[in-house]
Parts: sequence; C-alpha cells; structure tokens
Amino acid sequence: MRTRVGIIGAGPAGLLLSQLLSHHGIDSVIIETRSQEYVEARIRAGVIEHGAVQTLTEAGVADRLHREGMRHDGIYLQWPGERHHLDFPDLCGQSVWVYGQTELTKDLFRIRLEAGQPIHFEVSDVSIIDPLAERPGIAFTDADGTPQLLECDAVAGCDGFHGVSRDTIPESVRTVWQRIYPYSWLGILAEVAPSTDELIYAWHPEGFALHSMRSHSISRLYVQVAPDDVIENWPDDRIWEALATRMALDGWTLDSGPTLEKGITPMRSFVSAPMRYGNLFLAGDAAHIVPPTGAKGLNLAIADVTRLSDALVRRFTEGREDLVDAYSDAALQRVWRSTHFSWWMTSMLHADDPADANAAFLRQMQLSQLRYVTSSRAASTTLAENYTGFSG
Ligand code: FAS
Ligand code: PHB
Repeated sequence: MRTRVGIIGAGPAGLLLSQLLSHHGIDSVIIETRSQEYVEARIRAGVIEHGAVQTLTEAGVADRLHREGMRHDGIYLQWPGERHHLDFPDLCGQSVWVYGQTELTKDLFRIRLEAGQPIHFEVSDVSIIDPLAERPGIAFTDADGTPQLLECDAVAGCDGFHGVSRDTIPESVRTVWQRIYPYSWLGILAEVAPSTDELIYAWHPEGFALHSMRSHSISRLYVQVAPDDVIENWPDDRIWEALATRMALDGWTLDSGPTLEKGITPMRSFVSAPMRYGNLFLAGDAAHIVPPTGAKGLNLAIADVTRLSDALVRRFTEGREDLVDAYSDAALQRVWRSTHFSWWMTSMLHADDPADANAAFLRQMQLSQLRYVTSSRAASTTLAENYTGFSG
C-alpha cells in the first residue's frame, strides 16, 4: 500500500490530522490497534479551548459541538469556606467549551469514514521502517492476520503515550523530561444534573476535587486519591461523601446520582523532544502528557496536528521545507507553556500527603496562592489566559 501520510493512531490527533490534510487533497491512511467502539468509549477530556473550537469549526467537524457543547465563561476556585468565580471574558476576552472527547471522537470517525478515509482497525505488530528515508514505511499486521507494508512520504506518530512512534526515535537523539505526581485522580461519570453552572476546582486538606460535566443531565467529577489507590477501595457512597466534603459550602448542596463509569488516572508531566525525526512527526500524547488539572491534553493534541498539517501541506503543495523544519521547536514552545500551566494548577490545588514533612508549610503556600489568584486581577488574568488557550 502507499499514501502521502501514514498516520499511526485513531485518537483525536490522528483523526483530526487526516481531516485537515484532506482539505488540501492530501491523502492519508490511519492504522489503529483498537476497535472503533473501544476508541469512542474511552472517557477522557471535557474542556476545549476557544482556539481549538475555531480549528474544529474550520475543519468542518464542529457542527454538533456548537449544537450540544456548552460555552463556559469561567471556573470557580474554592477552598474551605470560600468559592470564587473567575470571569474569563472580563479577564482575557475568551471562553472555553465543555464537550466530551468521546463525542468529538465520534464526530471525527463519522466524518472521516463518510469521506472514505482508509482506517485499519485492530492492527498489531506495528513498526516504522526507515523514518530517515525519503519514503519511510509502516509495517503492521492487519486484523485478519495479513502482514502489510504502507509506504509513505511522511509518518505521523499519533499513537499516544503507549504507542511505538516515540521510541522509534533513537535515545541518543531524544531528551525526556518527566515529573510523576504523588497522587492520582479518581473520575466518575454520573447520571445526575450538575450542581454548578461552571467547573469547580476545590482545594481541601483531604484532597482536591473537581466538579465538571458533559451535559445538563450528566456530571463528570474527580477526587484526588493516593497514587497507588485502586477503584475497589472507592464504593460510590465513599466517592460522593468525599466530593461533598471537599466542595462543601454554606447554602450549596451537591446532588448525587448513579455512576455510569469510574476509573483512576495517574498524574504525570512528560515531554519528549524532538517531535520530529526525519520523516517521522510526533503529535499529541505520543510526545507529551500533562496532568489534567489544566484541561490541556486534548487541546495540545489539536494544536500539534494543526501545526503539522500546515507544515505538510506546504511541503507537498509548494515544495517548501521551512514549516516542516520548524515544526518540532514551534510545537514544543506551546507544549512547555501548557506543561508549566498544568503543573502550576496541579501544584496549587492538590494537598500533599500530611505525612510529608513539608506538607503543613506547602498547604499554607497553596492557600495564600489561591487567595492571591482570586483577589488580584493580574494573577487571575494569568490563569484565565492560560486556561482558555495561550499560544504566545
Ligand atoms: P490518544 O491516546 O487519545 O490516541 C492514541 C491512539 O493510538 C489510541 O486510539 C491508541 O489505541 C492508538 N495506538 C496506540 N498504540 C498504537 C500502535 N502501536 N499502533 C496503532 N495505534 C496505536 N485531557 C484533558 O484535557 N482533560 C482530561 O480530563 C483528560 N483525562 C484523561 C484521562 C485518561 C485516563 C487519559 C489516558 C488521558 C486524559 N486526558 C485528558 C488526555 C487525553 O485527552 C489526551 O490528551 C488525548 O487523548 C490525546 O489525544 P491523542 O494524542 O490522539 O492520543
Ligand atoms: C473533564 O470534564 O473531564 C475535565 C475538565 C477539566 C479538567 C479536567 C477534566 O481540568
């Protein structure tokens, strides 16, 4: 088989990249280790930046987002006894949209498959052949066990944190930065109307809690748990009790309901550079991971493939290499901005283990920072412009 761009991974990065390329007549083939149903069912991100919504709109994949998504003009920051709203349009003139990654992935699959996009599901034994060659290849075994070789002019590694693309770049060429946080997030999807109009990020001595949502009838909530905790330790009533305790406020009640899904996600910051090796280009979680506190993971993936698509279109239609040569450094500049913001939000909002010798001091630092961020216009503007998408 042969194509212009071989895309490894049918998550939001790979699917959106194929859509963006197709607008310029550039063909691609996507290979994916899982089934379409499996990929669509993975519950992940919920917040989309205004810039990403613009990209999705221009790409022709945001019709349902505009119909069913919810525009949010701010968030609440809370600590015991106080809850403060940050008004994004007032602070930085922008907003965000709440629309589940599962819904965006379904939209992308429908649109790409209707357009005849070749997607090979449930492949195995994936490897990248000669990434430095003018025409690299992707070897894989199809779902029916047939060995395949896909010849490409470029390979896009959109295969997430556990994919094969990043490790195809020799360690001698690669630099990795990583921070593992001493806590995880337990997330639930619940069949109950949200008890808030916009997201609540709550600091509490027992641990962080977040009230998000997916619609006017489905809530998405998270509690900070120990890094090695397991879901069996958290029956529904314990989860709801922790959420109610950590987000308690006079005159406010948290409505609970049946949980539809629950899982524990570890927290890490991870960056791998460069994001290009010859004709192999990394995008999304294949190159970087951020803790979800800043709601950046999905948005970074969208920013990467927007930049990569522009670079490949210029190469294939104008024969110019300037954007391709600039891709990795330019993408990493935004990756580090989002990585810093996600680390900053995470460090401010998660109480460390009381057994930690520095815990009592760090808690005072966090509370002072929260009071400052919610009282200083300069400090709250910093949060607002990063949360809604800072591309400077
Ligand atoms: P993805 O991981 O989404 O997609 C990669 C695809 O490649 C997958 O479908 C995988 O099956 C496939 N693949 C893997 N190896 C392959 C191979 N060898 N060959 C072919 N295909 C292969 N972000 C937020 O903003 N907010 C959140 O709340 C949030 N919560 C998250 C919770 C969890 C549990 C996880 C894991 C991530 C979360 N994220 C969150 C981040 C998440 O949304 C990612 O940023 C987003 O999925 C990135 O998209 P992709 O880069 O396309 O990677
Ligand atoms: C979500 O709705 O899943 C969500 C929202 C904001 C975050 C993290 C997750 O920071």
